[in-house]
Amino acid sequence: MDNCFAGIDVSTQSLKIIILDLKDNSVIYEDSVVYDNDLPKYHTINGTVGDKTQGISESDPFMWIDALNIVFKRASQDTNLLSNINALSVSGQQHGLVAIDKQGKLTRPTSKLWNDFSTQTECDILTEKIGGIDKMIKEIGNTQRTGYTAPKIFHMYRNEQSFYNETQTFLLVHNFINWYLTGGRIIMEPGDASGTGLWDPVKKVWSKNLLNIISKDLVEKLPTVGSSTKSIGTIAQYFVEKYGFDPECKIDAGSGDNMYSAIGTGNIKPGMVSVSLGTSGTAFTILERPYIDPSGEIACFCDSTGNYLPLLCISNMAGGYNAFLKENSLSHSDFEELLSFTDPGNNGNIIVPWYDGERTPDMPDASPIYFGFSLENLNKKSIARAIIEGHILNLNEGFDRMPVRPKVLHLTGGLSLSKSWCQTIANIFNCQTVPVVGEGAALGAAIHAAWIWEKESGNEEIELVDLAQSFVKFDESLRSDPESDYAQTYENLRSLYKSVTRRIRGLESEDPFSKKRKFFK
Ligand code: XUL
Repeated sequence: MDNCFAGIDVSTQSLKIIILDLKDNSVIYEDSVVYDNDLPKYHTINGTVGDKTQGISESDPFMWIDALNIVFKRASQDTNLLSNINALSVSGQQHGLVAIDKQGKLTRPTSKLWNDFSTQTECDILTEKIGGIDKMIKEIGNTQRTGYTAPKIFHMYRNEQSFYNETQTFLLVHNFINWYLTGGRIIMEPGDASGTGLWDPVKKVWSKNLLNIISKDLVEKLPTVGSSTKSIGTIAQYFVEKYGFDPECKIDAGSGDNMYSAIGTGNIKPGMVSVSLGTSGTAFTILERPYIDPSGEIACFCDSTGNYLPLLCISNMAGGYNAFLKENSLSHSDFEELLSFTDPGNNGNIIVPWYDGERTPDMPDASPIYFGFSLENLNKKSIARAIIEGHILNLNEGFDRMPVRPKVLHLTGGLSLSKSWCQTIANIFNCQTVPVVGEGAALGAAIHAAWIWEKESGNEEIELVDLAQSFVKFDESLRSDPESDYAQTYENLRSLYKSVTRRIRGLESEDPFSKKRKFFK
């Protein structure tokens, strides 16, 4: 009898499934649905709809449900696959707001996502009413960001009263999928709840003060926050009949994609750092105690194992790079070839990649900055290098505030498959990098499902770290050390980048033009 576990990641652009078998510690099945290509009726671009000029980024939650049914249908062609799954866990893009009524119908047809920037007014009102940024951090360990869920609920309350009034329950993306899989179970868990901007990850309670600022009845519309390390029920009869699932198949509490990427990249003990290179760029580490960043730039989140997950999130990662490839009809290897014609450091020519506003630094209205390009540098090759270096410099600048100095960065996400990305991250972070094989978040979810199922089946001794070690594999061919020949160049480039971004934000800094002349040509 097989001993299988499934992980499902509902991300911004696609839904992925991984099934692993504990009998011989192998991944036995993987599949994915890319919304833009496979579900054209939803008319998404990069998985989302909405007027980007207004900062709107939304998805229809039924698109995720359709994608889920597609992967189940395909997997059910193999009669033994789904019936052997003992437990299943869902990883979801964080912060997205799904609102349902008494009958379980959506009250708002689309869900505002983590990269929606249209709620700055609500962030400002919440911050002002609570008494300023320091008070906000005291209240929930975090500042209010347009990406978080609180301003999305408040936006609905202020602008779409009827949707708000009809809503019986507010859920996050993975809670909504769990609700569907269990046939109605409504519960949250600490990892994703800490990204609501309404729940205090230190005291582990909803912030009454913040709820009351939005509306006195909000407390009734929010689920209980249970445990991250327990199952929440079994799979609904519908999936047993339709796809042949075992009726005893447990549904794990699930969590946010970053919480599960931590597990799926082997980041389980303090001191390790993972960097996820997807639509967003994130860097996170495990801590046993909460880390509160006085500026609020590093998020204070719980993880999905009972610890904490200080997290840096930049909202512009793969977007600028993918748009450049598409616009110029380039493949990844064409891009790498373009890079080979330019020098690391790009002669101090920089693109600050704030294409659609930016989460960190907190600049929802930002647009990109092209700095330093002289006429002879205004070409495709130089722009290509500025794109890769700009994305990584942006991530690196935020990383300075993380409470950890790692020896190696574990990389995950599509871009980590490229030697240029692994090498340029190593050079700019001045730290070794190694990519993890496979899909971090979906793998982490499957490992977590196995962990909780074993524990609930009486195997209390099972260690998550041992399970993860059996499944998390590194691509040694791409392990990259910082190149000492370019150490000085990148130190200069980091410093120049900082001057440019500080100047544009109105903060004190050395003049970037004279700095460029000093360091580069
Ligand atoms: C983290 C964040 C993103 C999403 C992307 O705070 O908003 O990483 O989770 O899926």
